[in-house]
Amino acid sequence: MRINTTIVHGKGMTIDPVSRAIAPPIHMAAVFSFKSAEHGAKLFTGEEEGYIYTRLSNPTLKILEEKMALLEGGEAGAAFASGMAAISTTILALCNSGDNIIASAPIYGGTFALLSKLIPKWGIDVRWAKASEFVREIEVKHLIDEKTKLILTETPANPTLDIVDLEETTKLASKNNIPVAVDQTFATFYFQKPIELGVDISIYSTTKFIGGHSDAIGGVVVSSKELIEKIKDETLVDLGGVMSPFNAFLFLRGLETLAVRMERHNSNAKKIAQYLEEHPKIEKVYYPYLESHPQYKVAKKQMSGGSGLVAFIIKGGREKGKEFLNNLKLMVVAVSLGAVSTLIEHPASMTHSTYSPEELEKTGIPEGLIRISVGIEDVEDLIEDMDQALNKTFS
Ligand code: LCS
Repeated sequence: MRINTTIVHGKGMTIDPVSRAIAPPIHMAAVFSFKSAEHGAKLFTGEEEGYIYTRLSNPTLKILEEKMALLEGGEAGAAFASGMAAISTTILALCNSGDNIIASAPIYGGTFALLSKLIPKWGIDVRWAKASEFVREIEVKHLIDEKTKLILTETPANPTLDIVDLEETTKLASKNNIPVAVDQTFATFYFQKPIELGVDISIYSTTKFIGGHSDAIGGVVVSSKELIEKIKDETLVDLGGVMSPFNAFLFLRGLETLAVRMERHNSNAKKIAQYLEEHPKIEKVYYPYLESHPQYKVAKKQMSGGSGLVAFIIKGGREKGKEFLNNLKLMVVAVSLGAVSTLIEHPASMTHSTYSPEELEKTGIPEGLIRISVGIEDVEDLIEDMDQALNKTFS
C-alpha cells in the first residue's frame, strides 16, 4: 500500500472485532482485572501478555503506538503525555550520570531549557553543535568520546528551520556506535523518513501536525523493539509521563487526515515564503524549500516537501515585527504549530524566551525573527492579511 492508503487502512484502523465499530475504541480505564490471582502474577512476570494498568500499557495507546511505528518505518512505538515527556524520557532511558549527549542547535525552547538546566543537574553533560555543522562530520567529531550516549537532533529546527543532514549524522554516529534521535515534529513522516536514513529514534510532539487541531497535548517515540523496551518498559512506566487514552483517540483521528492537511500546509507555506521573499519590507525569509535557504540541497535530499513552517525578519526588526503581529486580522497570534489555523509568534519573547539574549545570538536565532505555522486556509486570504498588516505597519 502507498502512504495515503496506509494512513487510512494500515494497522490500527481495522474494524473493532467486538462491536464492528469503524472508529477505534477509547479504553478510558486506569486498570484492568485479572481472571485469577495466578493470571495476575503471570502478567507481571511477562509469562502471559495482557493489560494491567494504563501507565504500563493500554489498548487505545497500543493502536496509536503500532500505527505510528508502521508509518514511521520503525519496529515499535511509545505514547507519552507530551512531546517534552517523550524527549526527557528518551534521554533518561539512554544516559546515566557521567554520560554526555550531543544536541543540535537551534532547538525548541522547551527542549533547550530541559537540556541546559535540568539534564546537567542529573550529571549528564550536553554538548552543542550547530545544525549546519552536522553536514561535515569533522565539525562534530571532536565532541564525541566514550561517554557519548546519544546524538539528539531536531530538523527542521524550531524556529529558524535549519536542517541537520541526517545521512551524515548517522554515518558519524554508527562509526562510534551512538544512537541518533531526531525530533520529527516539523516534517512528520509525510515529508521525512529518518529511520530509512539510519536514524535510530524518531520523536514527535503529536500536539502539532499529528493532532492537527490544537486540542490535545501528546508525544510519541518510534524506534527498534529493543530501544522501545528501554524507553517505555524500563523508563516511561516509572517516570510516569504516559498519554491519556482519550488523547490517543484524538491523535488517531488526526492521523486519518494528516496527508491532505500536510499537502495544503506545504503548498500554502511555499507560497507565503515566496510572497515574503519578494516583499520590499521583508529583510530575510527562512524556508527549507527556498533556494536561498543555506541547506536547501540537504532539505531537498532528505525531505519531500518543506512542510508548513516559515520564519522571517521584517525591516525594522523586533519593534516593527510586534506592530505587524498586532495589525493582523486573520492570522492568530499564538505559539504552537501544525494546526488547521495559521498561528504566528515571536520566538525571542515567546517559544524561545528560555534562551538568554546571549544564547539567542550564539545559537543564531535573530531577535526580530517571526515564525508562522501556516494553516490550511485559502492562501490568498492569508497573503491579503499579511499585505494589509505590512501596509499598516509601514504607513
Ligand atoms: N519538539 C518540538 C520541535 C516542538 O516544537 C515542541 C513544542 C516540542 C517538541 C514539545 O512538545 P509538547 O510537549 O509541547 O507536546 N513546540 C511548541 C512551539 O513551538 N510553540 O508552542 C509549543
